[in-house]
Amino acid sequence: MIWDSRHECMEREAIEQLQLERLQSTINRVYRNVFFYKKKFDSLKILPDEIQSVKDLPCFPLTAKEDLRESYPYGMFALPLREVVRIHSSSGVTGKPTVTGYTRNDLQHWSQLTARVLTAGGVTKDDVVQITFKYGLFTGAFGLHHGAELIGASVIPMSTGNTSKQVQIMQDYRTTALVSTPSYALLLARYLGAEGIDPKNLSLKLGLFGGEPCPESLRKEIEDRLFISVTDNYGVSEVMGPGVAAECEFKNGLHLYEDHFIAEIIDPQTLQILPPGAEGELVLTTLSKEAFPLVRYRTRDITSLDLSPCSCGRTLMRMKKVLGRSDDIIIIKGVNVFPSQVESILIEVEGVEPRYQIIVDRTEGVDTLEVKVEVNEKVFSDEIKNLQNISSQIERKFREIIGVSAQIKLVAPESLQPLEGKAPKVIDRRKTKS
Ligand code: DLL
Repeated sequence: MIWDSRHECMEREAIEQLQLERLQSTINRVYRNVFFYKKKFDSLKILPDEIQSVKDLPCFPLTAKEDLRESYPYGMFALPLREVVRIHSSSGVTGKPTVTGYTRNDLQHWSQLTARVLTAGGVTKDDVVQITFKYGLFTGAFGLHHGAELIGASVIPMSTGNTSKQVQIMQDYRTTALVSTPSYALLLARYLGAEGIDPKNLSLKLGLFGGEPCPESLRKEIEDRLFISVTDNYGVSEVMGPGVAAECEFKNGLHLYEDHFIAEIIDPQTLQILPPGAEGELVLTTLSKEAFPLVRYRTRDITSLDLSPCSCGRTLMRMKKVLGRSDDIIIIKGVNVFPSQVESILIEVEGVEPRYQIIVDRTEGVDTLEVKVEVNEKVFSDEIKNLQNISSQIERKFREIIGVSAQIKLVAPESLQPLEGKAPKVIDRRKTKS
């Protein structure tokens, strides 16, 4: 099913024409109303009128998360606060949070976009949708909540935590669609197993996961354990929240909502634009945002773009599942380590959750790697001997698969789960030492 076929199935020429019109208007608005952009464009001697084609976009400067932090809290808003009806912020785990604002129109667009995400994942007005993202400053819950209501589904705003209550509600209210992070879905699946609840007796049929990477191995494990169909959706709070890109039933890349965002891929080192198909960092420009427009925002997410047609009928380009983050690649003793590699190791170990934190340090000139890994309730209350077994199993896999030695520290269930937002996956203490 397609929520908005008028926009999701446009001819390429029509998409590009719409993008150009919206881009010209965005560039003009930010130049007039956002001091940061006026200063930047002036220093590079570029005028908003120079945008004659979408291909001219790379002449404009990139925007980085640090730029938003320096404008904390409202410095990058393009409209006065009286026009802003909602404020969210990013989790801010690696510094000052970034603040985003929405006008009434922005909220309407946002609901339309998350309705596209949910419809692509199979949600209809007959579904009962349980939302397990934190309701608060994080964009995940409110964003998808309004899209689900727009579709006409029955929404259960559960928020995070309290797994036994989540399961009870899921059973009693006959939840059919679970909106969550993939790691929380796995935790739920394992909880059901530990409690002897057969997932086949639940009404659950769909999982709509986002907010963090969902590698194929994790999708498969959750689909097999919960007997549901899982789709991945992507978003970034600074550019909107959820509702930037989402998988359709073919699960072969995430359709990017190009009528609201222009996507580019750059080499994170040289900042050169890369062609379709090449892996690099995703850069997004908002096309419809009124309160908080962004030009060429560096997401730090590594992916590639695919313009080939999809069997679902949508003409929107697809981005590959996020492979990692350009700022999360850890080079330890010369070896490149991606957090996604760590995830795939942990998924294979019974008793641990794919929730971890990597701490890199340097002692007497030698790099050290410590990985904190959450174990499940059952293992946590097990004998020390079993815990030792698990950590040496993980240590061995690290040496064999990644090629570096790591010290594994098993920690209590849910102890790495922050109260709000997401915990940083990598803490590099070497940066503060050099
Ligand atoms: O996570 C927005 C969101 C909420 C999207 C719920 C989907 C569902 P932030 O907190 O700003 O916003 O985090 C954005 O999370 O740059 C990616 O690194 C990561 N991320 C989000 N979705 C995915 C995904 C929300 N499907 C950052 N796959 C992004 C991989 C994802 N990474």
